[in-house]
Amino acid sequence: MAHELPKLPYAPDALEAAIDKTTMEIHHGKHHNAYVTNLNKALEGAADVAKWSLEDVCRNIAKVPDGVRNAVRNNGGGHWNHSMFWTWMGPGKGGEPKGKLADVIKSGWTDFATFKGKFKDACTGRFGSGWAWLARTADGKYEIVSTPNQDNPLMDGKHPVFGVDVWEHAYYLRYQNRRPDYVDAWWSVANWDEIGKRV
Ligand code: MN3
Repeated sequence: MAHELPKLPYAPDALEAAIDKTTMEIHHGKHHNAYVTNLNKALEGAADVAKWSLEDVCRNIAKVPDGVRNAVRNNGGGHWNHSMFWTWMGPGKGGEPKGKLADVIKSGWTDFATFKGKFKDACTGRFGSGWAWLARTADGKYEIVSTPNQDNPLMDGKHPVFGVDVWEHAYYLRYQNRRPDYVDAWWSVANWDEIGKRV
């Protein structure tokens, strides 16, 4: 069963509070679609890996055969990251995390404002293309990390709670070089109900 591009869970103009319609259309329809196409192409050369779930592909990237590992890492990571990213945003969202996620933030970072500041540091400190994440380590600790390219915390044996795409393709049309402004706006579409299920 080949990997497939999931539908956006809302209209492409639904996140205008933070992200413009054209960016969403290109990001989903062109960039994400290309990761899916190129992942399937790479897996033609690895029949065993083609049977794994996408999450298992990321978790077990070291076990993917040498010849296709780099393509599977970039495009499998890209497919997982974006499939999740769409669900971590929504129209009319934003506000503050609740429940267990609020407790995790309070115990690790004192308050949501401090957490957002540290997360922004991870976003702006990532040189070039990549992602910033809240992740849970194997021993149950929560940390803010950033990864290059389309890597994600699954590839480091961690559980990603949520991440923000800081590739230029995610924000350049509206924000140009102002990645910090994109990150500030992103919180207004953060879907804490969905993200909270992963904590
Ligand atoms: Mn992207």
